[in-house]
Amino acid sequence: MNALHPAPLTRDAFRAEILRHLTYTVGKDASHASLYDWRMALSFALRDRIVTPWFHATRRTWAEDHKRVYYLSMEFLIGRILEDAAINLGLREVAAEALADLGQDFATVAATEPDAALGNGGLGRLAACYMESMATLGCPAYGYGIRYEHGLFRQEFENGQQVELAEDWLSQKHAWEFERPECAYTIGFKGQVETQRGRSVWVAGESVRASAYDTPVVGWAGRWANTLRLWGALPTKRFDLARFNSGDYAAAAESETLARTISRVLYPEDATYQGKELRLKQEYFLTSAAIQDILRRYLDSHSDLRALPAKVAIQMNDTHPALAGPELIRILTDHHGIGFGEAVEIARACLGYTNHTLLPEALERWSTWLMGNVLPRHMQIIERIDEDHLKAHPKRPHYVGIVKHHEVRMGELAFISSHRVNGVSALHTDLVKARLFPELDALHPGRIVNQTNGITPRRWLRMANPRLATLVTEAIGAGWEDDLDRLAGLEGHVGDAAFRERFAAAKRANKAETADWIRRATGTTVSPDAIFDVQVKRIHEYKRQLLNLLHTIAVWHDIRQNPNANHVPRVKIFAGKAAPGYVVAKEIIHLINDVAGVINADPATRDLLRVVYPPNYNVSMAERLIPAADLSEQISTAGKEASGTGNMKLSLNGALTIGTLDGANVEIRDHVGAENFFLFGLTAEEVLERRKDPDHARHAIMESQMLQDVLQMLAEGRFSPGQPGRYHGIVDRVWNHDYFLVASDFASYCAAQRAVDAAYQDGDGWSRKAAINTARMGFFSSDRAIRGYMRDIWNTGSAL
Ligand code: 26W
Repeated sequence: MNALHPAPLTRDAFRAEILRHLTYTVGKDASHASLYDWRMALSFALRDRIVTPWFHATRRTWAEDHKRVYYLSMEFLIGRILEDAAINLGLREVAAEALADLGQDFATVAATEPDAALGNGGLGRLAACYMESMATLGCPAYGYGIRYEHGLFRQEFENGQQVELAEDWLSQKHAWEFERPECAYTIGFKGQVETQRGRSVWVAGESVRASAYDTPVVGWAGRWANTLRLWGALPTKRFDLARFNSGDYAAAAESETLARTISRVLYPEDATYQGKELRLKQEYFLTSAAIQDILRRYLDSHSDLRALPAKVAIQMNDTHPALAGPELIRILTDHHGIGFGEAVEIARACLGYTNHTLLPEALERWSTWLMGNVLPRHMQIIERIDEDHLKAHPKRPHYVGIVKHHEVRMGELAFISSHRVNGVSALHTDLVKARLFPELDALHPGRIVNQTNGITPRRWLRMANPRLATLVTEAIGAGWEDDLDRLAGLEGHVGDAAFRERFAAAKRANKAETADWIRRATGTTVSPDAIFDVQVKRIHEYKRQLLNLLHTIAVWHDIRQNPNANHVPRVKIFAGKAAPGYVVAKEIIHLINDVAGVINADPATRDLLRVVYPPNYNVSMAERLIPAADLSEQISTAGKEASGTGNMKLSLNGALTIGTLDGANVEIRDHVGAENFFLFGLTAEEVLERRKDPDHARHAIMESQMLQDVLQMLAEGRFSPGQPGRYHGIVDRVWNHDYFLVASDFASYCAAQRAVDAAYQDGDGWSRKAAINTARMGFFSSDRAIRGYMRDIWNTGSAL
């Protein structure tokens, strides 16, 4: 026993801990405790167990003066924490037994925890997986983010249409955080820049306080724990008692309200940049608080800021925290007197930038007017960085640069501020080089590197899929959880019919459980014998939920026309949210629900086809749906999905992929084998070629009678009888503005879907393919990804 490995807890001892917290922390008597009270008591009892490795990790990092990684992200899409923490601490079973002794059911208690939904989708969930992997690997690291009062909105459907409701996770106490009121920084905005004794001094016109809230993140086996530090915004001015006493209550609270607005709500746009002042303020709020905290910690035990890069690696999760460069340079020059050029070099040696999207509408660009107004000193610094870069690279083409057409391009700023820029899959990285930053890549060869995304197997296999996890452990032994390459050992069992049967039985049990849940969530009954065909992700045109839906209608049409043909039963499962202002995505949601309504009510097809769309997709719903999936829909227009990570979760859990050669699909297919993957569609190169033909959609439609029929049904209002014109917009877009090539890929997609049907009919053959998928997904562990960042970008090692 040592500090890192405290004595294992017995069931009785843990029961006593839960009761102690119920009594003295929650203040409840067991006979009157609600599920909420039990959850709090259990969470506190578990949290106590994290504190020991957490302190130990912190002390060790200080003592060894280890280089630290700082992961700056506007989003951390964490989900529930309780069970994940229990599993990583090795206390999942003990906790369940202790609770049972107290008359409580672990799963029921855990299910009352609200998701921490401080993110939109892939980028935010990736940050959460990476935090967990850094803790597992013993990489000393801090995550920095914003403690949004309201996470991603709650989605409901009203008459099939999405409505957004405020999410309220902090209306209950957040059991996992420690408030750190003593750790707070002033964040300025606006004002002007003055020159005092030869130095620039920014005199801010407004300011707020950033106050820290720490959540420990414990890694596998409780060996290490890092800190996720989220900033809440507070007013700098004291409450105006004089105004309050004079009866002006609203005015007295005004500055407080204004300040708190900054950390009030997560922006729900995940692929369209809006240019809103509040968003820029949020980005600077996070970034400035993080940089101040990083420098404060460094200067606690060092004095030479020139040596900062030896001890500090700062990773920017997309361009949202890209003010980290200018902010660091500002403090080094204006506050510490370091020369500008040297400050730029120091900052660059610390910074790395991960790009997560090529979509032009998602690339952040702030008007120089807004930037100059909100952050006048940073605007000067940005212009100086740009000028100096041009001077250093006089061959830089005139159209390349940070400030162009009265806009600050955050991608270029992040690129030039960083010593490494990375894409998130092999294909994406190639496209970042070839299409996004070709000129900067030529000026800085070697700066762009690839780090293919990964997912944590603790949450996404061990926790989400206990049936499969148990089978895996029985087959290959324990230890795969933090060494996922060991899954390869399953290959030796795939040839064993008994193993395949058990693999199929686990999937079947997951499907039966999820079928019950689907009935509760949607009112629709589905058969666990049908193919569970799953597309779960944000709703976006490029992700082509519409293509899946057109296929759904085609299948329905086909069953009705050929009722006696050999049809394979399917359940089409959709889940996902649309950005509130994304009109086309919301139309697609409406259509999915309308199509579900018509198809599920058709007695002629009821045993063969169902469509379900449970509302409010979140991490917890993903944990429920992914282990029950047979087929994983990864059907984006090639060249558009940077990586995808749901694709990895599904394949790891034994779903076969139907997909395009996009993002990490390419590498997944390389790993699992082409014969275990249903490929279709144009390649990224072919997409560009195809768009050159202005009539590409018309040609594709003319070649497919089925597509004509399906579009005709939509145009006639078959799915919107009360309002036949409802989907004319969608039909018109497919015919005339099909930028995402739904029509061009339709025939190929349908052919791949027929191959899916055929493969599924060979039940044992399908199980073989499914098991091979699981066996070959070891590469996609986020541990592998984090090792790559540590080696290629952060130049740091494990402290374990
Ligand atoms: C400023 C508005 C905005 C907000 C968020 C624009 C873009 C974003 C993100 C970059 C969108 C995002 O989540 N990208 C996803 O990142 C995942 C993790 O790398 C990838 O797997 C997905 O393919 C990518 O779409």
